Amino acid sequence: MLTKRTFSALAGVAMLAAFALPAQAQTVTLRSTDIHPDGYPTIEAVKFMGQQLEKSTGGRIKIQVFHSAQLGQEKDTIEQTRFGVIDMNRINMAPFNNLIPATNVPSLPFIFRSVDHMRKVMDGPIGDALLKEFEKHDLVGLAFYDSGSRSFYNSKRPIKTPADMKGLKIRVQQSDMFVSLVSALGANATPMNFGEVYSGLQTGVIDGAENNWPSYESTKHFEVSKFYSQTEHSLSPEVLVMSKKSFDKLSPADQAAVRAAARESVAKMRELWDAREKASEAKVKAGGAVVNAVEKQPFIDAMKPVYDKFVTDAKLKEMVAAIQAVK
Ligand code: GTR
Repeated sequence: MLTKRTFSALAGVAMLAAFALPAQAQTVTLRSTDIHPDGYPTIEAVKFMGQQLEKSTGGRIKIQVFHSAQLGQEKDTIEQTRFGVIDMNRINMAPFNNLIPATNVPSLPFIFRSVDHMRKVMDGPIGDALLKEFEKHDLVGLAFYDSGSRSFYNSKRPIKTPADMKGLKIRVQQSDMFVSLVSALGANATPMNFGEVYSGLQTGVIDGAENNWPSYESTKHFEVSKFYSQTEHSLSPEVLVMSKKSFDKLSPADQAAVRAAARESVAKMRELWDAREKASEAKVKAGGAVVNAVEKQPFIDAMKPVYDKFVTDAKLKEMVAAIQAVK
């Protein structure tokens, strides 16, 4: 027979269960933004993360990737992600440079000796510390993705020495550090949204820009800016961040599943990236790009003012030294 006490105890359990159930059985579709077109390695990597997450949560958590800047250009999507209007953002480090000083470090010119060096640093404690930096800005850093190396391209002439940069109008990302990098080479930097670069090149508002092989190819910039000079001046990685507002709505177990799926997508991204870099290089060459190698030392020497301006406090100096010390 049910006494009053067992009845209220049972009612209490039922209430708790009713309260706990929706949280455990939470079904969410996370909206993720990217400026690249469908099929680009970053898009496919986040889709892969979504598949992993669906598997690990029994289909409760999904990711919907909005490609081709459907949700906006990079700088604008940062604010929307911080406010939780967008749940996830695959974006380059550079648009964070002005907001989060430490993000300048992996974007710095010639900070990495090679792709292997970059991967080792970003996979280790320095990468983890950088991911944590996002939490002070309403974001959760989930993973870094490769972005190859960025080189200058323009419609006027091959760049062989810093002197060849003189007077060129070069589009950069919205980062003061990139403005300073281009200025240190004697060119005029114009910060501009990625989506406006093609018409900027076509109309002569700018003479050139800088990017990796896949972006130079996917945007068709090679059609209107054919001199690609392999300065390889920045390996500024891509980063995958989540809105802290969206992250905090998930249970701790689901948060762990999101982090794990993001980590799993890094290897997938590298595989896709390595293949795409080769394919893009071949495609732009076949499409008429005039490519030249560059003697890097004079470019490296010209970058001292950039380091002086952006590696200011002890914490940043330590991070630069720690990166250089990674063998
Ligand atoms: C690409 C990068 C984008 C964006 C773009 C740009 O390489 O993947 O996130 O930073 O360059 O130059 O704006």
